[in-house]
Amino acid sequence: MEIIEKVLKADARAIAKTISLIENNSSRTQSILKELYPHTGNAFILGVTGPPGAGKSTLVDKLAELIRKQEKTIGIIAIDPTSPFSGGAILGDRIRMQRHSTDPGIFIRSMATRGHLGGLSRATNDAITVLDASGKDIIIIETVGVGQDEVEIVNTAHTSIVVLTPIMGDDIQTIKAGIMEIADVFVINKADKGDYRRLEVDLKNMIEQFSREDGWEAPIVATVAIKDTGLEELLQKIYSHREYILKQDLLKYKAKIRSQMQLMDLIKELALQKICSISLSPEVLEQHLEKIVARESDPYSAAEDIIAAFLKHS
Ligand SMILES: Nc1nc2c(ncn2[C@@H]2O[C@H](COP(=O)(O)OP(=O)(O)OP(=O)(O)O)[C@@H](O)[C@H]2O)c(=O)[nH]1
Ligand SMILES: [Mg+2]
Repeated sequence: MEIIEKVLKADARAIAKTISLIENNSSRTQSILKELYPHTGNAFILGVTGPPGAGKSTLVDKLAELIRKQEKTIGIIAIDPTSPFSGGAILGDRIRMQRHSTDPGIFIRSMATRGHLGGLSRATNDAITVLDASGKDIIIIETVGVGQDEVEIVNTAHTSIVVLTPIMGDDIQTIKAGIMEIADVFVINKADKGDYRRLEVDLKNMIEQFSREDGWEAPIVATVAIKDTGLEELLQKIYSHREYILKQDLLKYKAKIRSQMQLMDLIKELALQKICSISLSPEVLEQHLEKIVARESDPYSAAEDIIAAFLKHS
């Protein structure tokens, strides 16, 4: 297929088109992704997450500039950059994208995944496959928030940075639980606003109390993204973590975790599709629902019955 050849040659329009197909749940994507997959596995994947408006996109943009100076190519995906807090995030992202539009070594794209059939992580993994196959050295995934979905996405990255700001104050306590395992590097952005040292002390305490399975102790970097302060140090810390996972031989382990997640997502999706087409027509579903609602049946027995009917059929 022509589009596959073009993606492999890093043609930006073909990459963009393939990612649109993914976004739209197109039936063509599966066969394209199968062809692209053997060409993947070379990119370094960096996850960037944090609360709305923390300055993630600004940081990613500045990091991309530094990385480009090292002659490495980059693909950037911003997942659902729709937060109402930062005021026109999408517009801002567009402007940033235009700034890099003359550089063929960088591909930037925002991706809407809400309502995606296979969920957020499926869409993100597929986009990573496309960028990886196109030969990008570094892939950056930006996601808003620190909830379960984001944690899952970040799990697919080799290195993850969590961006916080001093303005959030005590909010740190509420997000604490989720972030300790996923943050390989903590960033306190907007260090020009408020007392970042207080947050730094809080974070340090948390890091000390928490012992990670992989033995890594996350460093903290203070930045002012809009003034290019702390960016080089941040990139250095990112590379240190990468060195660490290489030295500790964690790369294959991480690749396996990622593949497992991806595989389970796909099995769920495919199984549901097959069951629906073979033994769960809308009419049969309606019959089950009527019985469940009337308490003549229950969802537990119904699910077992549906699977049993499917197995008998196939
Ligand atoms: N004062 C100050 N403002 C900053 C800094 N970094 C980013 N900003 C501003 O904060 C706003 C939000 O920045 P973004 O980079 O869009 O933040 P984001 O985390 O990507 O936002 P969402 O994707 O919407 O969650 C913008 O107006 C930036 O110019 C900083 O270090 N200091
Ligand atoms: Mg953003």
